[in-house]
Amino acid sequence: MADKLVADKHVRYILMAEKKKDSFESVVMDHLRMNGAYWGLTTLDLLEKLGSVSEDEVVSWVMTCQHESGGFAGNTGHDPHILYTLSAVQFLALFDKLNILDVGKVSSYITKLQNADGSFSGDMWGEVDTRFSYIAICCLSILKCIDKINVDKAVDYIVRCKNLDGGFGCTPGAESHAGQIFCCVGALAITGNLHHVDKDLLGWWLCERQVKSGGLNGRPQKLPDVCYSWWVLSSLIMIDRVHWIEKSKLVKFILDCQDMENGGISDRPDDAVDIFHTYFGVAGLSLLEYPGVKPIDPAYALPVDVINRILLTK
Ligand code: GRG
Repeated sequence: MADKLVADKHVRYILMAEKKKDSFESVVMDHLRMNGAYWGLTTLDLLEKLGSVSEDEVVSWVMTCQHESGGFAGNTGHDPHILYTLSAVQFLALFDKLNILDVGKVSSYITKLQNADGSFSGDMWGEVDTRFSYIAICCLSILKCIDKINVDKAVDYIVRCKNLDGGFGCTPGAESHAGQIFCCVGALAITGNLHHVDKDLLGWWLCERQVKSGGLNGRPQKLPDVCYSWWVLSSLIMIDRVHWIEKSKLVKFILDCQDMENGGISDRPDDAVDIFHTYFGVAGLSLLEYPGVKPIDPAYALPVDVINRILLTK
């Protein structure tokens, strides 16, 4: 049972994870190192410890992951994908280094991934998913060139993925899932199109994700998982229905998923910790206004001060 956030231990866990390059976790994560870097660094920033990493070193590593097409890969020498491109942009935003990007090149990579029906593919191989619609919209909005895509068509496609239960899936007709709901609601929020959401119906579906332990699941009959503290809570905040869940029980669930000795947060109490759940646990606590954690923006998944610095300056 944990009664507080062991922030210092989580900071040490993240800094150590980066050093253990030969560990099993590190080897299996090698191809998605860019995502891991975004999760780890955003967590450090939310805990006011971004200064503990060597900025020049990490920023120059990110730039080695950029492909000639303008997109970014999960690691040096790998193929580019829209998923890693957003992580790279978010990463540079954290360090206030967006100015080193060739915005024309990155945006042209993303623009070319939009399909005739408004949807987005993730890379040259063509898989379509509302995750990629969100990523394109979020990325281009951070880079202040969202007009490079057909926003109306992108929104139409997302609206076609809305289900009778008020939720959204990865493609039209696909089952509602909290992760896809975050993507669709986030994209609609960023583009000023939240009027397409039936807020009461979706709010009801989302608050029903809270189970007895206080944790949230991603769809009916599934186990709770710390990562849904982000996907569900951020969506509830964007549609003004966050007061429909029991916040203190969710805080307790997240705190119970901490490794109190070595730091890190797991999916459920007593499971093994990893960097993905450490990020989503801390980000969830940020949305719950936990003391000592900086506020995070529910649509952009970046600290509010970072987003303000970008969006409020020309
Ligand atoms: C910037 C935060 C941020 C995200 C970028 C990649 C992305 C955009 C969004 C992913 C949204 C998504 C689909 C999240 C769900 C991830 C997850 C835990 C999937 C597990 O699905 P199942 O079916 O698990 O294995 P359940 O919990 O349903 O049993």
